[in-house]
Amino acid sequence: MATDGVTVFPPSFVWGTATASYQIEGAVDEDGRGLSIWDTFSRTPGKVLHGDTGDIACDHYHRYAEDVQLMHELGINSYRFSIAWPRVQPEGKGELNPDGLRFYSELLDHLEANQIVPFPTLYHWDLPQSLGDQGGWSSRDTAYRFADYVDKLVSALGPRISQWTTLNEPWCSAWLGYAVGQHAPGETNVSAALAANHHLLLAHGLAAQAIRARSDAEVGITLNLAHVTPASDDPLDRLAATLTEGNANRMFLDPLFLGDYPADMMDLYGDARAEIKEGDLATISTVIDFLGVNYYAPAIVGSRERIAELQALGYCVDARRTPNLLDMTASAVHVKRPGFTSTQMGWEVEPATLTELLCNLRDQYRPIPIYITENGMSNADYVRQDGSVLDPERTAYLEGHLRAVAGAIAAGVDVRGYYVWSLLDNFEWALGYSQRFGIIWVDYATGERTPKASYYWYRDFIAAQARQPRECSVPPDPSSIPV
Ligand code: GCO
Repeated sequence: MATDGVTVFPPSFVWGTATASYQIEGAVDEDGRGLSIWDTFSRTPGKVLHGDTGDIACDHYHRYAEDVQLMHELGINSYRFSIAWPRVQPEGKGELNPDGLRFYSELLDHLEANQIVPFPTLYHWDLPQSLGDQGGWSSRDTAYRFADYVDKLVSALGPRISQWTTLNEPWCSAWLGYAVGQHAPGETNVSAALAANHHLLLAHGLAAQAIRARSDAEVGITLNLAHVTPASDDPLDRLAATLTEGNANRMFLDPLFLGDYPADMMDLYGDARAEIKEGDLATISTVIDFLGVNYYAPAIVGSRERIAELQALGYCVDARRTPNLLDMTASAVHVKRPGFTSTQMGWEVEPATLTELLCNLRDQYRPIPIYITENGMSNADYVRQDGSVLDPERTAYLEGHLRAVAGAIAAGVDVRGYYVWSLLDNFEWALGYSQRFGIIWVDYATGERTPKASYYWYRDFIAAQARQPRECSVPPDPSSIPV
């Protein structure tokens, strides 16, 4: 820590915020946008809390200029957003839709005018429904459709983009979408999830090659990596933790970085495994330039057979977190520890686990530039009578995790940037509008935006970084990381 209490980051460090198309844009049937699997899923009764949909969301499609102005006042130098595939290629094939492209092109104009570097993700879960009708990600053809969309998009917008992220959190697309059924398309079939897992990775590899063929831009992928701790030393709990970590992390990191799926997971899934064709793993392990890491909370995992013992130790079973998933793949349960602070999502807050995760990643795979592409929390925010929104819990969360990132940098991990999830309160998937992750409050009835106290805190934090005398930078004291 520097003496004035500000954790110091390298001068080139990228400061940003993140959003995703379906969560903020609205305007779902304007300017030729096609249907996505999330339109269908959210309109299906019982799938999303309160029947919420992304039909209007934050109305960012019409208010993007105001949102870019808020980013400018925040002082960020990069903005992570996603491009809605069905907006630019409504049926998931064929020529691009010029009206959909125009929206992103105007967004890029505004970002450029405010010196904010665009950091687009090519897929954040809004698959064109016409591809969903043909099996979605469980169908191999979707990977080739994705590569075609990316090829066309990069030739249309390419010169304006210096870094592309192919996919956001393919674990969620595959496992929440096809095994747990909590996300679109809502299937509950482990073989379909394994096929989706493989086809998403193949889509990533094909897209990375398409981008390389068309431009000099850097290419990466964003994963939601888990920091998993066994609930006890009992061998059953340890096995459950290993398999959980395998499903969450190694099923993606191993093929991307080592060119193979993990043997223990392949044994576990047996006949449900996806068909892997010759050359697939070489495509998937195409060398990438950076890795995006989304991180929110640690996972404590025990064996289902030991629930009674775990409860006697004071744990409670976390039924909301990935319900059923591990039942279908291994006998594991997520548990919560007594006395831990949780966010409104019920996620435990333990920033030091982010430092460990980043160090382990570097040690177990290879050094690679990393961006923290999402980190943040949902909170029971409200607008006070004087119009302000005070969210000290979020400020503490962000500060703790920034210290954790600084700790990883001090330990030699090449972390290059940090994006708060999220710029705006938005549509939180199956939980609709019930969870507010924004540093800006959105009044969903009027669309009005109100920066929360954490927005001003982040603004001041970024500004303080720019004022740091760099030669005095001192690594943070790990013992000062709040737990
Ligand atoms: C994600 C999601 C975000 C969520 C956030 C909070 O990438 O998981 O991309 O869309 O809103 O993670 O759950």
